[in-house]
Amino acid sequence: MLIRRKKGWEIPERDATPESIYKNRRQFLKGIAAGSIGATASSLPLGSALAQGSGSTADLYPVDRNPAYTVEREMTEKSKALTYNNFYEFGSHKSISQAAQAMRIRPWTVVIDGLVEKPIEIDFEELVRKMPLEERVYRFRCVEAWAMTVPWSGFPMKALVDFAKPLSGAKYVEMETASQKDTMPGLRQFWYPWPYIEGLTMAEATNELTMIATGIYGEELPKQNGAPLRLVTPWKYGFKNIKSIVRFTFTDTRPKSFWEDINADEYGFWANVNPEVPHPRWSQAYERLLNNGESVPTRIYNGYGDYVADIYKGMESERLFM
Ligand SMILES: Nc1nc2c(c(=O)[nH]1)N[C@H]1C(S)=C(S)[C@@H](COP(=O)(O)O)O[C@H]1N2
Ligand SMILES: [Mo]
Repeated sequence: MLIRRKKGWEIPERDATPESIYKNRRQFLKGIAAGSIGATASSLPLGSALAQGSGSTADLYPVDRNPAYTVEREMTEKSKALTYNNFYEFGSHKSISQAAQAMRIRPWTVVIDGLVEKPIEIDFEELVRKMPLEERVYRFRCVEAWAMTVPWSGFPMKALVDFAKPLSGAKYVEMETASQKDTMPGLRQFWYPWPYIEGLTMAEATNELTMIATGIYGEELPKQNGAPLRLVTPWKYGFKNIKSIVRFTFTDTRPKSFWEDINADEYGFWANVNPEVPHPRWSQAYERLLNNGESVPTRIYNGYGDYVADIYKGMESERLFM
C-alpha cells in the first residue's frame, strides 16, 4: 500500500525516518559489525530443507465446506486471487506471485511462546495434522479499497489458542512472518521495520470467525498467499491478515504491528472495516471487486458485525476503524 513518507533515499534520514526504522538500521549496522549478517538460521545450506518435515500436506485438501460461512457475493476467480497480492517481503507492488516462489516452506517451524504453560516449537506439518480443517467462504477487504471473495481452508484460531494453553495474564497474540534474507528481496529495504508483525486481542483471536488458513480454492496455500499458514480476519482490513507465520507469542502488551510502526496515523492496531471512516488519503465508502472492477458499497465490519461488534462494546474511545 502507499505510504505518505517519501522513500528513504529521497530525503535526509534525520528528517523523515521514524524511530523504528532508525532503530532497525542501527541494528542492521551493528549486525554487520558483529559479522552476523548472513549467518542466521534462515540461511542454512541448501538441501537441509529436505532434512526433516519435508512432507507435502496436499493430501489434506479439499476439506469440507462449512455451510455456516458463505456469502452472497460471486467468488473471485482463482487466477485473480493468486496473482494480485500484497506481500512486501517480495516487493511493494501487486505482481509478486513469481518472486514468492523462492520462499522455502519446508521445513517450517512454528514457535508458540510467551505467556503459555509451556513454550514449544512445532513442525508445521505436525501442527496442521492436529487441527480441525474446514473450508469457509469469506469476503476480504484491503485497506487500499480492493476486495475479493475466496474459499479459505484452515482451522479456527481458537483451536491453536487452546493447543497453546495461554496463561491467564495473556491479553494479546503477537504473530511474526518469516524473515528469509536470501529469498525475500523486500528485506533489503531496510527502512521497513521487518519482520512483519501483527497482533490480535485474545477476544479477537478466539472469535469464531478468526481462521488460520493453510489452503485456498481447495488446495494447499500458494506461497504468494502466505504459505504455509496465514491469518484470516475477514472483518478487518487486509493488512491484519499476516502471512507465512513463524511465531505466535502470547503477551500482556499490545503488539505494534508492521504498518502501525510505519505510519500509525494511517494504519492502526484495530483496523476494523468501516465505510464511514475514511483513510486519511481516500474514502473507504466503496470497494473495487478483483473479479470485474465493479465498485460496490463497503459494509461496517465488512458485513460481519453480527459476529464481532460485541468485542468492541465500551471501547468507543479507541480508534477502532483505522
Ligand atoms: N507478511 C506479510 N503479510 C501480509 C502482507 C505483507 O506485505 N507481508 N500484506 C498484507 C496485505 S496489505 C494484504 S491486503 C493481504 C493480501 O493477501 P493476499 O495477497 O493473499 O490477497 O496480505 C496481508 N499480509
Ligand atoms: Mo492490504
